[in-house]
Amino acid sequence: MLISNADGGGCSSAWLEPQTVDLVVAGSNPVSHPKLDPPMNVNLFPRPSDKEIEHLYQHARDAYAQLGVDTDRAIEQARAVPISLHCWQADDVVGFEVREGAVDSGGLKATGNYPGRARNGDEMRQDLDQVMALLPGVQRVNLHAFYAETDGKPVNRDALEPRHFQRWMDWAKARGISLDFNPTFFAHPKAADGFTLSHPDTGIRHFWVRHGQACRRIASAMAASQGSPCLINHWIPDGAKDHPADRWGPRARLIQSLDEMLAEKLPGCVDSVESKLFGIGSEDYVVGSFEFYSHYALSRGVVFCLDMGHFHPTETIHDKLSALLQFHKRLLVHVSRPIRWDSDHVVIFNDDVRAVFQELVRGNALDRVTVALDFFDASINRIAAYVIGARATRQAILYALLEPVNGIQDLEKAGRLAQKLARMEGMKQMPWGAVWDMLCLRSGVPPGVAWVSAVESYEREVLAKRR
Ligand SMILES: [Mn+2]
Repeated sequence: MLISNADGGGCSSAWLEPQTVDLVVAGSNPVSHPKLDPPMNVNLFPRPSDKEIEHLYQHARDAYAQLGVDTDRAIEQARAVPISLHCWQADDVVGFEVREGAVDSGGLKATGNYPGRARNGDEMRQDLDQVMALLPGVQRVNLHAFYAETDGKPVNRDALEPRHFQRWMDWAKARGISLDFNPTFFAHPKAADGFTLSHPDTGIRHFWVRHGQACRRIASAMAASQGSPCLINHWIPDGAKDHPADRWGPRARLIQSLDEMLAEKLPGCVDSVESKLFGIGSEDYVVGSFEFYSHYALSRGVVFCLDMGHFHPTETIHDKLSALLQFHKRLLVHVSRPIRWDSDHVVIFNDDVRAVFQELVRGNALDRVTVALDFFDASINRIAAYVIGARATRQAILYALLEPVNGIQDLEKAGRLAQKLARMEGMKQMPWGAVWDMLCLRSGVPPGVAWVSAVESYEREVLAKRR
């Protein structure tokens, strides 16, 4: 096998010589496997020249044009879809809250101890600036209430005000981006026993209602500041580890709390409710289940949120979209990646993410869904985690927009099902990567994986000094 060296030389060819080692497998004859030493001096993150990108793009554009797909249009459409970046990947969902005592994390846990976690608002904004410098297209930033900046003073959750987010609003305005928001119904002594808005204790339940009300006013202030709506997503951890004797009471109380919380009409504040199947410590029962919130959202005219990681381990959400969007006006999709019991691995360009956007494009419903990221991994460089996940999401959007939807749907209508399947499979070998690189070039960000060197520099110059 020949592997070309982008730097054009300096590489010993010794590792290219086929070598074999003998493996003795118990009960069998010895098997020969080629022994591959790691390549030296190979740049795994090359930056193709603009000319190379242009050249490959011309070829790709022609290939897609043969199928009736306009790649220039797909690039513009894919760039225009806002992706809301979750701020909590930068700090492992710790928050900036000034607390009087230690608290339980309440069901969210980031694993890993990679150096460089953002410890305050300035560091987090610096990280997000670096992330966004490497991302093409329209970005938003999604905050949680416990990223309030209170100048070292403890401010309880039900007393938060828009001024505690003034630095965030000023920062967003200076960059021409919009903010989204979330109340923080976890990591608090009043969430320690696993119930918040559905808590049987009226005092605790009301505390969390007041928190939600305070957060909705903050979302409305953000909307006023940015001159466009702020989506506020409500997720609560409420649930039981094992065999609750009463599954009814908490759900009835949650309706009561949500109704109280959402009663105030606030300009620019768009509410959504997020379902979950299970969490750590709520394996048996989650009050805000899929059915609960889908019906609540429909009956109250709020947005329903599906998180890709909040379902059975082998359950995917793409088939739900054409069902839900017959009834819901709008959905929020949290793009995430579940692995076994974890719902929040770094998003990659996998079948699940592609299928979501293919469904939305095929149903002409891309503009009826708000796209937000929700994952956190503390075991790798956090800036890279953002860039990988956000780029994979926009790549999936582009990939879906490069499909000859009318053509494959016509094949299906004509009963030419093998031809349809062949064309769908054939799309996988189309040069979509050349279109992606052009999308990056037109957006002024590195193509391919050439962004890695910028992250490595940032790690050396900024993250490594956070100790
Ligand atoms: Mn989520």
